[in-house]
Amino acid sequence: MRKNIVAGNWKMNTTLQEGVALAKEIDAALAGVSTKCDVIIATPFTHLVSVVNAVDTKRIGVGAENCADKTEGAYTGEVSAKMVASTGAQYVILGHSERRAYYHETPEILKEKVLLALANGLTPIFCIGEVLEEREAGKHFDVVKAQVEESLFNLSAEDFGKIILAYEPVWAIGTGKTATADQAQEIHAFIRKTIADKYGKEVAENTSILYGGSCKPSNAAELFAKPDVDGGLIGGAALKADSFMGIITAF
Ligand code: 3PY
Repeated sequence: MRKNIVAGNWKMNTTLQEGVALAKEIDAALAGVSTKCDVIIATPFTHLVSVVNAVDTKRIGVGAENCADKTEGAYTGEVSAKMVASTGAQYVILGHSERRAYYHETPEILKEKVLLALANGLTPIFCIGEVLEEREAGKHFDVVKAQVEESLFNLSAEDFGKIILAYEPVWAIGTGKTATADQAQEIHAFIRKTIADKYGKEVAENTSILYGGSCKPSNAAELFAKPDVDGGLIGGAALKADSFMGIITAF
């Protein structure tokens, strides 16, 4: 059966020292509770090794927020999937709307990144989601279907089975607006059906689909109660141990 997952996306926040302190605080808080979900924190590249060493990685999975679409070589400033894996990190967020919008990551580039992540043993947390105009025009179903098809449907069923999906409506990211639990359920169910149509019911039923976009302790329980919402990819609320724990314990 698919896993419930709460993953923090720290984005470009925290110094190394602040990040390690936050990771230790979350780790200590988790030691005292029994959770009904896997917990992941995705940190800036600079923090990965230190965070991996600071936490019990059986309790907290550590991930990067991106990786390169090239294997290695003359790509100044890039960080490869192999390098990420060599830190002990197990996950990588790919296709976040901020990377699609500000760094022009196309479906083809993301396809490469997914392949390289998988080839290096990393689990991609692959983000999809529509912008406000697309939702208002009723195109959100087509948009997310295309995002999944264009970057992931080249994968074998076995490899697709390693992917975690995160539906993040762009209009709900960093805006304080959240999709209602019913809106989230409607599109998560649609995404699962899209997967089932391609890979069959079993693969679809085993795929964790997280909700992202201003998920916080006050709305997490209602979102997570929906049958096709398997957890959250958390932005701002992941930057404080108490609010992150509030979301983790919402299951
Ligand atoms: C948010 O909730 O703001 C996110 O973008 C999580 O990735």
